[in-house]
Amino acid sequence: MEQYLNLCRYIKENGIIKSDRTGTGTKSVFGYQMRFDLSKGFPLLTTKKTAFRLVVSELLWFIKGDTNVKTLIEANNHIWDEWAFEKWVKSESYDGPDMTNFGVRAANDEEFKLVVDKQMEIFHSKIISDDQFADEFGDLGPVYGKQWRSWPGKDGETIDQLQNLIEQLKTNPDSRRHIITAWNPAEVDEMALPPCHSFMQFYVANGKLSCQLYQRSADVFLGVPFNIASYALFTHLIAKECNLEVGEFVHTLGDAHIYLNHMEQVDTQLNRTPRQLPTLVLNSQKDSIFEFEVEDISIEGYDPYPRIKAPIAV
Ligand code: THF
Repeated sequence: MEQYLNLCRYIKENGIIKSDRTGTGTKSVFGYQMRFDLSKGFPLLTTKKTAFRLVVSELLWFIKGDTNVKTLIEANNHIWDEWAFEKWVKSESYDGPDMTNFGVRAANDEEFKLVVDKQMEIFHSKIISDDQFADEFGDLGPVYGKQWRSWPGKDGETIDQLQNLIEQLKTNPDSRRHIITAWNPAEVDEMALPPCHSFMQFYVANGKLSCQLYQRSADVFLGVPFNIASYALFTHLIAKECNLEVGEFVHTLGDAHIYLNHMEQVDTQLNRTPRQLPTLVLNSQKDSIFEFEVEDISIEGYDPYPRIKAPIAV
């Protein structure tokens, strides 16, 4: 994954210090592209251990059209917690300690982080045990799953972009309209977080399926390794369903940034030499992307360097 390390180096050398919505501060560039040949191994970062099971459960959550963190929390996946938690602590129903700007404050104050962790635990147990609470505060609004599977059309009907994509890939592979968009301007304001990976296009040539993603905002240390693996897996699943081989994943970034409190972690990674990429193993009994469950997807031969921890910007 030299491509990823080159991105990190490029931002370190060319990035502009830029403030951001979360108040953390970033080093940022605008416009960058990476290419991954999916036939040459599965692009899961080897220069730090990346939790593939979280990539899998998140992607299946999108594919099923789900937008409630309850499903993820039940799968022991906590990567979306902060955005649902934020809605709860800003609401009338919340009566715990003040959580204003909890993300930045927790990153800078270990004692306060313990207070946040305690409230987060309460949040988890309410989500799991109280269906009404989960409906109200677990839902992130019309995020990826909703837009992919039931984009609101005219007259109340909905558009299943994923189903349509698969049908078009099978019947009209040369089309230049193999597109899924998560960016719905009419609904962006209702989303807990407007889509970062917002627009994708697929391409078929020589029996191979390629995918290009436009990502408007890219958290290079924490998010991007997940995003690369997620879209690589998505391409594999769609290719399988359509009887195609995998081609390339092309990752196009808009605001590509390294948070200032991730710089040391990035340097640690830059001092590591990438290892051989793992291989993706899919349950051969299943073809339909809609039938896949977590246990049908695994990787073999993954031998990464140890995990590197970093605070997430909320
Ligand atoms: N917000 C920010 N600031 N960065 C993001 O990358 C991001 N996402 C999604 C939504 N909002 C975002 C969520 N994706 C982790 C990874 C991906 C995420 C969110 C969090 C994370 O913390 N990963 C840790 C380990 C997690 C664990 O083991 O539980 C890691 O070390 O990789 C980008 O789409």
